[in-house]
Amino acid sequence: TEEKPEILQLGPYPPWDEEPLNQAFKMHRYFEAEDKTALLQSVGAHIRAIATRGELGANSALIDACPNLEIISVYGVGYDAVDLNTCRERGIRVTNTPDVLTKDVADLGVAMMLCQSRGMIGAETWVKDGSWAQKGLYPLKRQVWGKRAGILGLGRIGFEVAKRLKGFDMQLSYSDTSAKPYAEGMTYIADPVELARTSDFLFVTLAASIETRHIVGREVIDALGAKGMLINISRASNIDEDALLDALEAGRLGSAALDVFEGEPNLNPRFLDLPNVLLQPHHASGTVETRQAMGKLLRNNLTAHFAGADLLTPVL
Ligand code: 8YV
Repeated sequence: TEEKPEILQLGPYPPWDEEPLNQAFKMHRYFEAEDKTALLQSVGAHIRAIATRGELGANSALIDACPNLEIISVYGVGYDAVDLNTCRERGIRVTNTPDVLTKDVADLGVAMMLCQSRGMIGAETWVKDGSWAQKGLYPLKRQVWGKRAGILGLGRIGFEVAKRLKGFDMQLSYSDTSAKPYAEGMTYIADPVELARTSDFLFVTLAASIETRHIVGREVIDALGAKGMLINISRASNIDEDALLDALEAGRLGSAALDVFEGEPNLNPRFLDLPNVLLQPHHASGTVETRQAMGKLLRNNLTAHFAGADLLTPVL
């Protein structure tokens, strides 16, 4: 009998994935190894695949430690943590899990807009701590419907956000590297600063890369302004976090609703003291249904690769 392909597993998966993965492959649990260097020294040469949740770590040093690596499978649509140049040079294939998570991510982005704009977290505290009974009416919040929304990056997720916002009678604009034929009823504004100036709500739905790093910087943030809200469901690296924190603290930006952070889960403590933020623990794709679909797609890509079949969702 042929030996199971050996896989380096960079992070944990739900039980419904762990079981079939362990069945089909010999999994090496890198994230649990106390001595990661020793693990790589002993199994590195046997590793034919890396399974990652998109953690920083699928970098060139790790890839170099696996000289017989054939494929990196990402559990997530974002593959910014994978060193694509090294993969390209070495002929290593890369897969991700697009499409299956698109609508969940859009749902959470829109939910964050509504929650933050209507002050729902504070409103619940108002009920639970007795303020409603003692102090009376909850302070008035801001309207959402009919306002101007900007979408920075009209890919799959941005498109689904736009679709949902149309239901709120919002005026929609978007920015991307080019105007999109499928952007019906939306205004194309190439310059992100102009987009922000034209928006009450700015959604960041860009795939992250070196080119998009800090695309939302001080200029975009100031253009969005003291009444504006920034919503990020993409990657932290798309935003200059120091500029964002400065603007939120000074009131130059109205508010922010964020699902992703530099250095997450250890976020900058300045976020924790801000009254004008909604902070979420990177769970935009975090539903049972979508995570099951993501796990299945990750496994099917690996299975296809080792069967010599076409990859289902190749990046490289
Ligand atoms: C994570 C994500 O992969 O799809 C992405 O790019 O960031 C998420 O889906 C997921 O949280 C698993 O860690």
